[in-house]
Amino acid sequence: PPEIRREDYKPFPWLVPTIRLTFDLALDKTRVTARLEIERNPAAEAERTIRLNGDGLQLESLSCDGDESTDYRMDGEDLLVTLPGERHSLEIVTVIDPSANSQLMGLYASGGMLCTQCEAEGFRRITFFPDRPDVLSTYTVRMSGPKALFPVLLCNGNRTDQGEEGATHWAEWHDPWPKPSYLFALVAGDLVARSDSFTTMNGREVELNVYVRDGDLDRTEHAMKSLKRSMRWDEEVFGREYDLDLFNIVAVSDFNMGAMENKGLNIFNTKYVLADPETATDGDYDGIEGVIGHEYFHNWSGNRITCRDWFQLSLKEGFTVLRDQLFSAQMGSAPVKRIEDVRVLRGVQFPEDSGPLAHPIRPDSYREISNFYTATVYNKGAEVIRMMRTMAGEEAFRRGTDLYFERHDGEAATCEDFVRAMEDGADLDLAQFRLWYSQAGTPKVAARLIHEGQTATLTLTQTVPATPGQPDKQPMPIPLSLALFDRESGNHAGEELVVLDSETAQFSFDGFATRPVLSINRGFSAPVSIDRDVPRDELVFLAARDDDPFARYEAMQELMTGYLVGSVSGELDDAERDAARGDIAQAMRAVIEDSALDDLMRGELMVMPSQAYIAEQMLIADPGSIHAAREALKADVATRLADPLHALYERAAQVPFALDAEAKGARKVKTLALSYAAAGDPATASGLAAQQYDRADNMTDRQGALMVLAGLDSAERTGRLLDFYNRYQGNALVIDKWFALQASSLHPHAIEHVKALREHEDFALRNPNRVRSLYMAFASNPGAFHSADGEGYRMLADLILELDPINAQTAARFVPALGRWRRIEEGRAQLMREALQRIAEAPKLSRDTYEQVTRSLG
Ligand code: B3K
Ligand code: ZN
Repeated sequence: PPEIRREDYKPFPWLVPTIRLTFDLALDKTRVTARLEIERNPAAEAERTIRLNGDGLQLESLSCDGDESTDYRMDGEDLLVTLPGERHSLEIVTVIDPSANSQLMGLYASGGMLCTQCEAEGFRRITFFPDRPDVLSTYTVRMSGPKALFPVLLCNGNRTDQGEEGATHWAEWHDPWPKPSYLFALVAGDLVARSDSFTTMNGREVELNVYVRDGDLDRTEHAMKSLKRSMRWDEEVFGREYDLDLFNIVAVSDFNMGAMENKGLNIFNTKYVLADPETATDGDYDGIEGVIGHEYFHNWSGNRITCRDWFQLSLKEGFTVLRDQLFSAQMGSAPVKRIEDVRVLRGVQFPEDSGPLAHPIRPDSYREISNFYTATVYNKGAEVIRMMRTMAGEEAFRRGTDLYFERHDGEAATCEDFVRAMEDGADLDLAQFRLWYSQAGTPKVAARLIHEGQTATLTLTQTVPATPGQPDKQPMPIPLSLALFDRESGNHAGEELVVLDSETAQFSFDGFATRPVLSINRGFSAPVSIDRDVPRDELVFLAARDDDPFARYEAMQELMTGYLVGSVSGELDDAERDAARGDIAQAMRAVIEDSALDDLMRGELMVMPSQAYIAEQMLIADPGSIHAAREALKADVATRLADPLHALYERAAQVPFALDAEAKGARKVKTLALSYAAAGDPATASGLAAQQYDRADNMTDRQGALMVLAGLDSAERTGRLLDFYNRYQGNALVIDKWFALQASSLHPHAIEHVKALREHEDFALRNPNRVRSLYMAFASNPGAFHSADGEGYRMLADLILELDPINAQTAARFVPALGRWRRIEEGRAQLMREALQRIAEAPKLSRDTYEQVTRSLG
């Protein structure tokens, strides 16, 4: 497959101002008639042919201005039509088979309904069209089909007409907002809706619907609430008002990702719509609110202003992730949300940035764009815009976004357009800052504090590591929020923002009689890794005293990470080991007993650094040793703090179920205390977990207890796992949890369990949620996946090979887990490479998997 390069961008030679689509819907044979009004693009070089992309289409007829003898030819899957004049009307009839569409791109069948997914290049699987985001058209759609099968017919925009003829009925829809083809959507099926309405800031009434399958309606309340909150929030915080009379959300159970922002007709994975306390965890509730917000916010950042080409993906995704993060922060606990976001960034994006798939947030080339919907484009993209906000301040940032929305409304824009609007609107100089768009890799900042006389001098030095294709890097502007604490009083004189924009710089602070304690990258003001060589007692101090919640969390993490890295590398003797563990336990005790903390935040401070994050701190990691050291530390903390952990558990267990922060926090610390106990005293923990499971009146408690039990070799384990299955059989989202719990468990035979689950009658290769619930959980379970004999790698390679012809996009998502081999000890590295090699040698691979595997072997 060819490499597509950002610098080769050329505007499309033709405009398609309007398109009319007619669908004759049937599950296995849908006929699509597309009528395109086209005219020359005055802003592009003239061409006599028009390239219409296609993918797996059966062409039935083609006419130009009513003439069927039009000159056309195929170029691979694309249709090239010769056009003699300035403007023409093309009519194209194609036939597709939605029931055979297992890729879940284009028009496909899911549980008897029809739905679409067009981003990024799925529209070409519906009809021949210039399937690129800079071709904007006004869509009118007519669809007809058997009323019994498809009582609900939905499309973008507003319904303008409907009717029936015998057993067939039809609907006509019109979307007044010009849009690229990737935002097209259609749904036909037997659905029911929760309906509501929203009055916009200018008093317009918008009808809202959340469509689900019959029987799921009582699990849509939270989704609807989240939608209404999103709509209000975007008005209040970004001044953005909704622009149609109707907003529909449809939930489908077969979906490649979380959700899709199609204009006026968002299509969602059921996972991000359905919730009630019995079947959804607190995490699920938060996930729904965040994703509903995200897709809704795309209406402006993505739909009203879209991307010129797919290299600009972060323009809409980075910005929209930032918007959903700010939204969720305001709806719940802002500090906890920030910590969660950083955890995702460091757990997923940092490893991406330091591995073979590293790319800038605005990539320079790709073979398959689906592979670039990454944590880098999304989450690091959000951090980059967040840094602009931090440097500008909230008000100036708002002036920048206002200008961006005003200047580029209705356009297909670039990241450069966004940066320029920020410069002009927020009055920032972002000349050097643009490097964040072009350079990959996570910058490292070394911080050294020297105290002399009354002055503390901070020396900051940055290095941006080499990444594939980018051996040499330039220094980037890194905004670092910091504070210097006086140890005696426990206070600091105020937070400062310094911008490190050269390789190294010094900053001096006066008025310190004694050496202050440095708190740096507060609030995680920059997506960098900090190397501060500080004594452990300063971390203990910050873990107990820092008034910035993120920095406090960070101190706890560093305390544990420092010990674990030292312990795995064999740098610590017995005495040092014991002293470090003692300090960690002391800090943890302070956290458990600090009455000023709310439980949601307490939970964050108690969480151990993830295996992936620890591995990331080491040049070459041994997953087995990291896993063992981490479990040993957990057991040690649990043993030292058995009493306070038990007291915490007992207190939290008294809090009755509610969806407020206090009750959520109680559930969080309860299960955390339980998982510590499981490491320290498995027998007692097992009994406690079984009791929590049996008494649970909500999924958070039940899943938490089962998670702990699944990792223990106890009598309670089997019975509760069976009970869970029987209790929720038929509820796909909960059965997904049942698969995931076992695949991610600490149980010594987890790998055998995964093998058995692969053969379970409820496992389904065609359902991405089910595949992910088993194999994503497995691939991030170090104890099982990194089995020293390479069995885990072979199992994942088998899955990728089996899934690739069925659903390439989902298959390719599993490749990065094998691509980490360069950073893993030799024995396993060799086995991982063999697994990759075996995939690469398969006779027929999708573009998706081919690209990921070859880059990973690199
Ligand atoms: N824009 C979609 C992602 C589409 C992914 C296509 N491979 C969802 C989102 O980011 O909101
Ligand atoms: Zn998005």
